[in-house]
Amino acid sequence: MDQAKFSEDTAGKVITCRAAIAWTTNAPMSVEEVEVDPPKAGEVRIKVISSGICGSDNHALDGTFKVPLPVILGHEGAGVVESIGEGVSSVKPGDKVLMICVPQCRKCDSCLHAKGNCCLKEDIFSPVGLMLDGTSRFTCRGRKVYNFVGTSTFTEYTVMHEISVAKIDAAAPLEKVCLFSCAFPTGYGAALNTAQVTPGSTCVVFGLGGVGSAVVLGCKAAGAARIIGIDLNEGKFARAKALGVTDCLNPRNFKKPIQQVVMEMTGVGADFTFEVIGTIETMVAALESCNQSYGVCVIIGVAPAKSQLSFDPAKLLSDRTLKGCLLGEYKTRDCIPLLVDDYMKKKIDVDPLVTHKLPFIKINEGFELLRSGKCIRCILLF
Ligand code: COD
Ligand code: ZN
Ligand code: ZN
Repeated sequence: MDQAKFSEDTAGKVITCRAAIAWTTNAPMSVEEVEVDPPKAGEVRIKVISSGICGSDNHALDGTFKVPLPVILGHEGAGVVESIGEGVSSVKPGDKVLMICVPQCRKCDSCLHAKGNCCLKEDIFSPVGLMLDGTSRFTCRGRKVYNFVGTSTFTEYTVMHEISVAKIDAAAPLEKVCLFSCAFPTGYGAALNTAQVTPGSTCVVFGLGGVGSAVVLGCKAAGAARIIGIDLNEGKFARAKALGVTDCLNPRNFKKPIQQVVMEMTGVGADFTFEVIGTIETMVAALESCNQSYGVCVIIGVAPAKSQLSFDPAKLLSDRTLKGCLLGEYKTRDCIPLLVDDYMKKKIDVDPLVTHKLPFIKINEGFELLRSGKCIRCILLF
């Protein structure tokens, strides 16, 4: 059935479909029937085609990232617009889209600022898990189910605000480009936009998972001469080297702190360091691994709820820069479709990040692959 016809049949009606519900933390999700309401004004209902599984989904499931429950997780999705609510003008039924957890409302202070990308309509930092009108579009067994960071991609259909939906090239392969909704821009943009890695520089990437791998691709694209990759899981090293890492270090193989090892390897510290793990210890190590004068440290990982970063302020007085970034500082709806265009033109490649593909119903196996460190990115296909 073609997409336009499909939309005519379902537009304005509740859709019953399968979704993975996280009823509680630290337990498998259950794939069951949910009712997905039609989109209200400014909203879009999307048929999900693919979704990656990101470290942040796992952090929500293990409780380190606190979100309201029960919830439909997932925030790295690609799909096709099924129907639109009143006033939606940037997408129409049948359009291919990315589902992005950082909206771009184009009206708030951050969106109007030349550099701001942390739209004030985000639901990441103190998540309420509801649409902007304070209600939910998902019901399961008669109970309200919350959404996740305005996306919820672990479901056959989802409803999102138009401001979080990015229209992409109609020829884009939806089973692959979902990585442009999170892992790729988060890492690539951290290197290109936030750190502004320079040709010939030395970079250190703490954490060689999906997002860390995208940082490596960004450092390489910017012309870094040396890229040091740090991970406890040596199973990540071969792939990291194939992506451009020149030296791989496992902190457990050294008696001294890893920042001291980096200092000795580089003599003066790295030009750019990236924390892509999400622990306080590795954030401090990343800061102390960069050159004390011109070094730039970028924090990408989210530390466990309520933790505090503490370090000697002299580490900054010497001129170092400590920065953070969200989704690689891209203005999401404007810029991420352009990355997809570059992918279509073969200027950038996300395919090496995909190590596994599974049918959606095997979602818990996908999470197990991420937790066991066996995969970089596992893509769920619907
Ligand atoms: N030292 C070295 N390596 C470590 C350590 C450690 N102490 N602990 C874990 N690691 C390694 C793991 O072996 C793994 O290879 C890697 O760190 C983490 O990778 P993944 O694949 O588990 O996770 P990613 O790459 O999908 O996500 C990592 C983030 C830190 C980006 C993510 O968890 C996160 O905090 N995201 C929030 C930041 C953000 O911008 N979010 C936007 C939407 S996600
Ligand atoms: Zn993510
Ligand atoms: Zn905004």
